[in-house]
Amino acid sequence: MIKPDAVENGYIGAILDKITAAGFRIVAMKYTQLSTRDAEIFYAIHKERPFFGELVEFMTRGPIVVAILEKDNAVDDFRALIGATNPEEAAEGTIRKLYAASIGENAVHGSDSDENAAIEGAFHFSGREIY
Ligand code: 3AN
Repeated sequence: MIKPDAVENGYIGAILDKITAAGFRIVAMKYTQLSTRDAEIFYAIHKERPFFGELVEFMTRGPIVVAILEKDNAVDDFRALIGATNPEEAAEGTIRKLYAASIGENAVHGSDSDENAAIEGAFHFSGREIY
């Protein structure tokens, strides 16, 4: 996902460019906005964390770009491309270092495992939207 902060700041094109330049194939993509219920379901794993309310509010405040990406070693390579959760700790040249402002508003989301990628992909897309 390209999160509301990055969309608001006009970084959709730059972020997609870095993703495709790094060798990821886009197999599904859309521009959409999460409802509160959507965000609560998507981030259910974090519901006991102190920042959960803030996270849901942020993720629903504007449109986002959602995509399913394919590549060998995609989960690890994407996390390397986006950088650490906290942009202040993200390596130079990473998407979060370049385009994110804070740990709460950190420009992009990447799945943390193949299993969660399948769950998150199915959350956003029906089978006939995946190419
Ligand atoms: P990542 O997105 O790098 O996998 P997670 O899964 O630990 O990071 O956190 C999910 C999302 O929750 C983050 N992308 C970030 O937006 C938010 N988040 C994580 N930690 C904090 C925090 N300490 N304060 C505010 N938001 C946070």
